[in-house]
Amino acid sequence: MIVQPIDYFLVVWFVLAALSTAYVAWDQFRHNPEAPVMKWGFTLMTLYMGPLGLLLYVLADKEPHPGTHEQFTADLWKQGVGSTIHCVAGDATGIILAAVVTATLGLPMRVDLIVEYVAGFAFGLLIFQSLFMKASMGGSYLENVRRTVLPEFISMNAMMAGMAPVMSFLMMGRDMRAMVPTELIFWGVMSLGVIVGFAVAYPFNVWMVARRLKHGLMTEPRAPSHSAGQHRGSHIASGHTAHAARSGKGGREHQMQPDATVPQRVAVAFVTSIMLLTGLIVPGFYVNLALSAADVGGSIMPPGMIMPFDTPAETMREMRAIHPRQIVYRAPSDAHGDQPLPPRVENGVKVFDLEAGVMRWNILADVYVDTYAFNRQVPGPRVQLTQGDRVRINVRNSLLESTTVHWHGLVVPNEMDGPAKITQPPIPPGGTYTYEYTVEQAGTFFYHTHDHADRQQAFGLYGALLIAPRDGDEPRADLDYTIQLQEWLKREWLTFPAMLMEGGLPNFFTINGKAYPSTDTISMRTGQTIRLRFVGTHNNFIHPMHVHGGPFEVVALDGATLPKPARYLADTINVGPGQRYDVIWPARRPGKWIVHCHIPHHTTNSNVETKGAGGLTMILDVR
Ligand SMILES: [Cu+2]
Repeated sequence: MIVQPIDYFLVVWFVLAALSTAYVAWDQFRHNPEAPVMKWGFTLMTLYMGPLGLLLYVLADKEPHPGTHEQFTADLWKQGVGSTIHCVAGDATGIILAAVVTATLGLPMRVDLIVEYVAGFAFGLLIFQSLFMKASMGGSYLENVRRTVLPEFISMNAMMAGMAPVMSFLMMGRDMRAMVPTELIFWGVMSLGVIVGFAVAYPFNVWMVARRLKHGLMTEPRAPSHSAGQHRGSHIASGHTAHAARSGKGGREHQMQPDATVPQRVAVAFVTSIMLLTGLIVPGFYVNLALSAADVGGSIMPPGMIMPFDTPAETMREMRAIHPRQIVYRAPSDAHGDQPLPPRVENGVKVFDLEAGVMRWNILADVYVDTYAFNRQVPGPRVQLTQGDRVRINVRNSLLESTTVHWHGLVVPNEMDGPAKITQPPIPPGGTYTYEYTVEQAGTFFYHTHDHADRQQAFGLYGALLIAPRDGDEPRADLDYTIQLQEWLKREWLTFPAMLMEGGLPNFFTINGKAYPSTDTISMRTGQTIRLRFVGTHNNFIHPMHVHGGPFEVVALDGATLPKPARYLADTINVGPGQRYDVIWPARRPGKWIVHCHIPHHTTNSNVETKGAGGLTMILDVR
């Protein structure tokens, strides 16, 4: 699934890798007199390294003309390529197999790395070096193990010194889909890791080939018509001994005499060990290697989030984007939220059904956000009640995380209040919970999630709860309009929960789920009044909401109507999270009078003004 721009690159890369691998395999097995172990090595490495594997093969191992393989591959740098390919093919295969297993088991990353090292070493030594080479080198299996353990140790250390940091930084980085083997980017990280590991291991392999500690490329004898003698002669003349050990069907005797001194071997083994430890440990100074794919795998974190090595999994889960794969519904781009929810009456109780789910929602004609929403709208449906009503609200949780609903400002039985783990067990994914209470107050209220509200309310789990007074006595206006504020963080095609944290700041702002110019325009006539109910359904800022065209009268605060002497005139009110202000504004003069937040950034759409404004702006159009 294409979720990030890198996914396009990865698709192209792996197509190229497949084509490259097909060519290398075909050419190796059809045309090249290379030893079987190297045929497999090149084929596997081209699978892992894509076009780079193809390049190495063509430059170092593919004979230009039939019969010239031995001569062509004699150069030390080519022998070094062969030696590295041979080693890394085994190591990388072991590492990748282990990575798939550890990721599936959900082991912490730092355990993964150790298991991968052991698996890579074992696979490389016991299978690729000793078993496959036995056919070429002669001798017993155990002799081969003993002979190749030091070269394998040196090469594997260097390889893992390069591959481990790539895996650690990229898997535990922003896009933690890289920890999940079913994601393409996991394989991309593996490929990059093998490429870097190859580059780090290469110089050590060149040295080992030069010192005859390791084999490089080899030439298998062709059919008898080809002159084996000529081959033998040429390589002896070349002076390169790595493949001098064997040549020709009868040449199975192992003649390689290493000429590296003991201090040299010890020094190289020691330094590569230091490199390995550095590669394993140092990334842990920057990213949290204690986490596993089970904790955070698949998460994509916001750009700009500070995520040092002590960032817990809970923090990451709280701030990660909604994965587009979770979306089950895409609302039409002109859909509106805050739609009245008609109750059904059962034995005198008003019954409502709310369902929390994941959907895609347009805040502008050409900008969507991924949301958690009640009943497939943002804001959730409007619940309209009358003081004294008995209500029952069935909440179904269709999210992949638990949730609850809180009735903000209402006096209800404590177990109906909603705070997860405090007054009720959270509603599990797929679960339901029924809230039932009698409404004692009247005024402007709202409902919202009270389970991980930092995340869930930021994603859209809120809606208006408007209660008419039993006696009908409330400040009157000709029109009535509810304004629910919200902040969004949409970047790189993904929606993150907007929060006051590094990397979490919002860049879009909405009134009733729409950013200006997609917000409503209210038509009025001169002399009419409108009751604006500002609701702080958002999570972070205090929005100084301002109306042009003269002051309004503040008639209610937080669902409580002010007695007449306490009402006051103002033209700006600070709507903080959770607060409600009911104001009555008279249309004094014709024209387009705007309602907007007075923090100018909040009247832009990702810092762009469209048609004069953006975000928290709407128009009262008076004629
Ligand atoms: Cu604001």
